[in-house]
Amino acid sequence: MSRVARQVSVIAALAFTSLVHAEDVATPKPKKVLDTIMNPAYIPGEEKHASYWRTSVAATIQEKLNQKLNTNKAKNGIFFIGDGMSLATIMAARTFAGQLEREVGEDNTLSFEKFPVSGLARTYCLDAQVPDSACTATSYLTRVKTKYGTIGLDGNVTRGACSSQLHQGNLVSSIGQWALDAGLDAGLVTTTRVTHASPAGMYAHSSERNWEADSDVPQECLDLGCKDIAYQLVKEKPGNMYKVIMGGGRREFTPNITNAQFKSGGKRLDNLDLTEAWHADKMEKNATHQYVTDRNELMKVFNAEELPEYLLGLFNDDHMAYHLQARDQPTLEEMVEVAIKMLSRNPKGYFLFVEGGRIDHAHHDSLAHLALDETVEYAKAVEKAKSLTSREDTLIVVSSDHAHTMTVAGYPSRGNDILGTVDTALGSDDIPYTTISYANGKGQSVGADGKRIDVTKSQSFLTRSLDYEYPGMVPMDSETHGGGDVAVYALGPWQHLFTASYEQNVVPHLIAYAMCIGNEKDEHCKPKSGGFWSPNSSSNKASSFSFICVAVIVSYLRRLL
Ligand SMILES: *[C@@H]1O[C@H](CO)[C@@H](O)[C@H](O)[C@H]1NC(C)=O
Ligand SMILES: *[C@@H]1O[C@H](CO)[C@@H](O)[C@H](O)[C@H]1NC(C)=O
Ligand SMILES: *[C@@H]1O[C@H](CO)[C@@H](O)[C@H](O)[C@H]1NC(C)=O
Ligand SMILES: CC(=O)N[C@H]1CO[C@H](CO)[C@@H](O)[C@@H]1O
Ligand SMILES: [Zn+2]
Repeated sequence: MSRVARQVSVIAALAFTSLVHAEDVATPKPKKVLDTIMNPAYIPGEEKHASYWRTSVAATIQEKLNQKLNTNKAKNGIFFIGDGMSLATIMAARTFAGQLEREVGEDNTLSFEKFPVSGLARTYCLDAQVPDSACTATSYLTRVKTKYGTIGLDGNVTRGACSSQLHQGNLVSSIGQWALDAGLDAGLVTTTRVTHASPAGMYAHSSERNWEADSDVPQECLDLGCKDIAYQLVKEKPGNMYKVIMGGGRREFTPNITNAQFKSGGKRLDNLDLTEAWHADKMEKNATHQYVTDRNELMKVFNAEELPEYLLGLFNDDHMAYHLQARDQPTLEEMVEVAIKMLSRNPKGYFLFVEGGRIDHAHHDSLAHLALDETVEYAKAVEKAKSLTSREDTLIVVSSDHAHTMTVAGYPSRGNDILGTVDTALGSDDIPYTTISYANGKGQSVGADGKRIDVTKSQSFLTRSLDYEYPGMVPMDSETHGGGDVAVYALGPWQHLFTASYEQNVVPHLIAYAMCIGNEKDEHCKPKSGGFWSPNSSSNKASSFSFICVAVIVSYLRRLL
């Protein structure tokens, strides 16, 4: 749907909602909360019959019984992180997306929710009950839990201490490096600055996540030889070996001068133009390469007869814009398509890291509408990756780094606008309240008069304005992360390993195991005798034959038991 069409449909949905409400009697006031009487705006007719539910559970179990154990070697691995995508965010986003289509709502399913296996990961960090994106990135990309605010270093790090990152023994390597070591290609795609905490986990070692450009690093640390994160991406391994790097954050790479070449002023005070350094590095490698800064340039590269060997896309000075407010930038889905096309050329396979990074930023600013839309965009990118790959040789894992404080609360009826007020009741102060709210943040819940604010008197709320700040209980300039577990969804070889509840740092280990990288050399990694399995092409006839053999043996064993 085009953005205009989407806006029109949002308005149409709102008009529809208010029509429905106009017919309602006044909001009932239950004596007790549990006396709530539902007033559903949406119930599909067939759902009123028990047979519908019986049929649907039977279909679900059949799907599960039809699942075959997939113990192929995963030639490719794609790891998606929705930054700050809590379970409540997933529920609200699926409902939001469903309500936009106005056919389904609560029963809508986001692409990755159809994956056959899911599990739960615990996100705490070495020194933090509720983590940040830096220590979690280290956890889910290097399999080592570390301290809050630090990247690519083990727990011997002191945040902000240069000596910690100069001591080689403290460095931990990422799954991107393991992939390169095994002869695979690797890359990263994000909607944030490519130097932001999550993508930095793929290549950087920094005792302070905020050292994105040299101007962020204290002079005494620069003097000791500590390098900023952008520098590490372009000049050091494994960043300089990544075939695809796409996202925002141009300013971290360019000098602090304004001229036409840089489109705007950069943050660097060392006079380096790292986009130029990237170019020089690829020249030295004698590799074809392309640096792009907007959607048009990216599409030109994508549609050209031959792709360059290396691609760097920096589509904004800062983070990329929110999808609903973007102009002239590719969507996450488009970036994922380009990245997969680039990386699939390596016959040995690839590892791709993808971050939907702005779900988190929208939550921090209490902008629930944008957070949900960013989640929907993220789900589209996952669907694209799924459609471009085969579950026989590609493992796709979808997770989040940490939760947020957004909650979906009250007892709204089914079909009630997820971005609206609870339709069945008022607060005990006789004032309406929103279904979505935050435990803390910028969005005020109490006015100057000491009373709770009536959101239905706010034009910005009523029009579902993108910059409406959902109410938070504790006033803070930025809403915080949450400590709840995050979901992990898996599809492809060894997907069954991702079930149950585990520590977050287990996730990259499971991916590495399936892919036979990072010193994971289990039986399934060895070429099978008799040539059933060929490391050059795991999707050839021989490997599907061996897959069938495994399936036959497994089902035979099952019958014996
Ligand atoms: C911990 O890091 C410091 C540098 O910050 C280093 O001197 C020390 O040797 C490290 N300890 C271990 C056990 O590696
Ligand atoms: C660079 O690549 C070209 C074309 O692939 C090749 O002809 C040339 O010999 C290479 N030069 C070096 C220095 O590797
Ligand atoms: C796989 O590729 C390598 C070189 O790329 C080649 O030497 C080898 O024979 C190939 N193996 C099979 C089984 O095709
Ligand atoms: C680090 C940084 O961005 N420094 C300066 C870059 O240049 C502008 C003016 O051109 C300054 O405002 C910044 O402080
Ligand atoms: Zn955050």
